[in-house]
Amino acid sequence: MMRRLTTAQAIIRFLKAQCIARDGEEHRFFDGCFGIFGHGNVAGIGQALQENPDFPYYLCRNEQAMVHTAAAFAKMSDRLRALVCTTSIGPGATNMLTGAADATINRLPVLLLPGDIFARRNVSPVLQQLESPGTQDVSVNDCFRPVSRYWDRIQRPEQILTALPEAMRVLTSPAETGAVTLALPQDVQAQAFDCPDGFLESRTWTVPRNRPDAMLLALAAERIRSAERPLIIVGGGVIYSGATEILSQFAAQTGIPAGETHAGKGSLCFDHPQCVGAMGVTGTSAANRLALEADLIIGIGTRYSDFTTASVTAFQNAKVRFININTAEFDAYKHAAVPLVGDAAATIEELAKALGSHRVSPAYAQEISRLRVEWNAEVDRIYARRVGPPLSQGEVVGLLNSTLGPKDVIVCAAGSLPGDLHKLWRTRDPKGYHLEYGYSCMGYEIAGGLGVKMADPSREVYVLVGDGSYLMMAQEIVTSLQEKVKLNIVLLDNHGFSSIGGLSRACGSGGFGTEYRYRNEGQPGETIKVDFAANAASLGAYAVQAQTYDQLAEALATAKRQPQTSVVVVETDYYDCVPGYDSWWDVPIAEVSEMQSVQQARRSYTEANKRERYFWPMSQLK
Ligand SMILES: Cc1ncc(C[n+]2csc(CCOP(=O)(O)OP(=O)(O)O)c2C)c(N)n1
Ligand SMILES: [Mg+2]
Repeated sequence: MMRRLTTAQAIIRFLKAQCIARDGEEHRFFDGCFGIFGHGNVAGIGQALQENPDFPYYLCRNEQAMVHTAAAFAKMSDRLRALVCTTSIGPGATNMLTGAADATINRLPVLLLPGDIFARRNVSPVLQQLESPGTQDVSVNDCFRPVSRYWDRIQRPEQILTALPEAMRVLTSPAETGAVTLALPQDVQAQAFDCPDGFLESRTWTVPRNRPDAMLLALAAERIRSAERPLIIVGGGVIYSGATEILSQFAAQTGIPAGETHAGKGSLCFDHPQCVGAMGVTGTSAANRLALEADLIIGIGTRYSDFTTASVTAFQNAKVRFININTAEFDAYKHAAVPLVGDAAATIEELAKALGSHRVSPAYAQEISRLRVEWNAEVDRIYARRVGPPLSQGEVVGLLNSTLGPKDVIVCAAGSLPGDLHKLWRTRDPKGYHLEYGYSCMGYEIAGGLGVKMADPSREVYVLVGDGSYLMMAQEIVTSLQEKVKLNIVLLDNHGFSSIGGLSRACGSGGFGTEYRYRNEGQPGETIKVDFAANAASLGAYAVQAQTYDQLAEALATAKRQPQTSVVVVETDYYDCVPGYDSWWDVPIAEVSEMQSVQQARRSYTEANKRERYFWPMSQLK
């Protein structure tokens, strides 16, 4: 049987019918569509959405932001639910590029439907069209190719019959997922065709729990048994797989300590005896010291970014070897590892069986517990400091940590906060720490918070945002009010880029161009003071400014009681930073310069750089 539908109508009906299942639990994959209409989608996808009120449409304020919202929604849902994003052609479409890159890098499913120029071409160039004298087969949407895991342009209605199933395969694949872009020429969106009924029937995409190769698993177990100083690195894959409980048992059973990446943080409760906290550049002294001498790294669901490996300086044991558990073959093979390509939960379960009663040595166990005690004391020290006003960021984090409930979620992405949170936050729930640190995109915070709260309205969501990030993208406060999705936003105002200012000083450049100051004829100008509370209030949020520790505690409590999104603004010290612990990050310094400070920084850089490694020899794979 056939049904006469426009391309856009068939797309929306198809999306409504897609379901996902894992471990026998099944539900709809898409929860609706965010968008901003223009001439490139209003009469196509817009009309189709209007006809399908059971597929909710959400109007946002900025196209980049809505992709962040969709990515955060998917992350909070362990990639088992997703949102669609529709835009007009031209600037509306390209506004999504940053969001697409963010989602793809973080391996989060989002379906992007940018409008595109006419397939029929006779009216070209249309408003907002990029023309090329060399081809008519190009539009701004080609920019999405490298930032999408699947990209297609629908030039005829029938093409959706093969394109949409491919899009679904990629979106629901733990190994492949990321942004999927289907560029939709505006004439094709409105064009009718005979759509087969069977195509619109409900389809369930099962997320498998693949198991690794048996021989490689046996080899991995053997490596673990013979290791003296093994260390687990927990990435986001553990949380997405729902493997946190089994990991917790595995670590307890074997005594192997576990350090966490940003995406993996929260996999273990902070007080788990094997949890050594954050790993890498923004890591704890406990995790980083263990990594230095580790002879075996067991990476689970991690892609080993430079923040995790401290730019490949974290592992200095000449004999260090790797075992990687990952659904993506690409990640499993990194660092010449024994690749266990499979689902985290299923693979940990098999490893645990293979290891039986194996445990780390008592001496190693003692060292782990001593390092944990030392690190906990350091966090206590930072939390207990009372400086200012302005307050130190460390004490603000401490106050928040003692105020929030165990199931509450913090959301953050860029600036100095992610590093401090990675080190200091005591996470008590696997979904309690939502950091976008794959792309570390300023502007993700509020838009992302919206997605988190939409994915789990039962939790209180706290968005922690710097003044720089807030100024870049705060407009989704309006969307949160429109949708009656309450966010608790805490804005840490230090009048500029404290993080990059510190980095610039470390590079010998003295913080050049990183503070918010008025221009003043070559001299440092006055600090620009922005009334953020007035700004947030003007958008409709409940807003309050706090100066002291006690005022902040009170403001947080009052803000939480408000029914609508609230913004608590607190001034923090630009220079009072949490230090780094036994780690390094490769940011190349100018090789030649007249500036002595730069020359000095370059010398230290060249020295530190020598510790970067390749994990050869390949014979370790035998
Ligand atoms: C979109 C984007 N632009 C630039 C950067 C580089 N960057 C990283 S942190 C930062 C400053 C953030 O300022 P703020 O939000 O005030 O946080 P603070 O550093 O003061 O803690 C910049 C410019 C980025 N991560 N994202
Ligand atoms: Mg700032």
